[in-house]
Amino acid sequence: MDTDLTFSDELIERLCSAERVAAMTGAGISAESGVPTFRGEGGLWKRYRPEELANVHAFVSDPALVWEWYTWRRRLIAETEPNPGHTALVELAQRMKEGEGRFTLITQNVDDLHDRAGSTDILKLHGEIFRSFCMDCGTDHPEVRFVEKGEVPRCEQEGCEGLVRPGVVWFGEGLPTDILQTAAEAAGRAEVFLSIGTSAVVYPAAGLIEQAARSGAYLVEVNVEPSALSSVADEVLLGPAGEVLPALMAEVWKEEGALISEDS
Ligand code: BJW
Ligand code: ZN
Repeated sequence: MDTDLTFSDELIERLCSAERVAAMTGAGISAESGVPTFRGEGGLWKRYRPEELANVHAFVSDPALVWEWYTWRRRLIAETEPNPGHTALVELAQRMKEGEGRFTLITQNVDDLHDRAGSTDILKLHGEIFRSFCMDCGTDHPEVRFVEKGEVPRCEQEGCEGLVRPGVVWFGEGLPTDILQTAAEAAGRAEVFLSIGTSAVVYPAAGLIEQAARSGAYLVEVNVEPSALSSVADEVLLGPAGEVLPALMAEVWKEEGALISEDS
């Protein structure tokens, strides 16, 4: 693909001067690490529509099938590594902190690649794929990691025997209220909002982007192809996140270097 790695002066200036920046990532940021996306070319869900498997009814009616699929994904993710897109967001957070600004990282991803890259305080809207918990009593089951084909893990708390499920948010389930609230506040206050590698079709996550734009944020999309969001974004940076984000950070450092030498 032809990636244009030049950035507008406006974007660089806004990023350098902003006191509050927020980013929301989706499956696309992990694509270059080898984690398939949900929709589009090479989508993980080719055999099933996402709505078919990622809901509690599918799990209760065939927990073995759903666990087989999550175990496959857990194994796949465990073998991947963060890519330069994840690392660039760690750099952006550090830069903001040094300038006494605030950077908020919101993710729809359930993988742990932002954590492994070194990001902290991540607002995980859709849970964590490596978490397992009992549907009946809520007990965490860290011992349930890779489930053998055909098996269904059950809770071993005294008198419980509830179904143990993956700690992700399925369709029709509410997102963690406190995390969503904090993300909404960050979106409402951001001067620059980066939407990275998401098709922006799943709500309420996609609503955060709309909220940021409504509240006056400079909205920047990073995606390999135009999405539902592109027509409302102030800038669309077309290209893989693992190339676009490091190049953007390099440009920001260059601009800051120039400002520092002007001052001295
Ligand atoms: C690259 C790239 C590269 C590729 N670089 N880019 C309003 C309107 C309509 C419907 C609703 C609504 N509000 C709620 C709904 C219903 C529903 C919904 O949104 N449905 C729509 C699909 C129509 N939402 C829900 O049900 C949510 N719950 C809810 O609203 O509850 C209400 C409630 C309240 C109170 C009590 C009870 C209920 C829950 C949504 C949960 C979503 N869960 C999933 C699965 C998580 C578990 C798992 O992983 O197994 O989350 S679905 C799946 O989609 C996953 C993702 O986080 C999410 C978003 O996908 P994402 O990240 O955007 O990925 P893709 O694949 O779609 O896009 C990848 C993009 O990357 C593409 O654009 C590529 O081009 C790009 N790309 N390579 C940069 N290298
Ligand atoms: Zn239990």
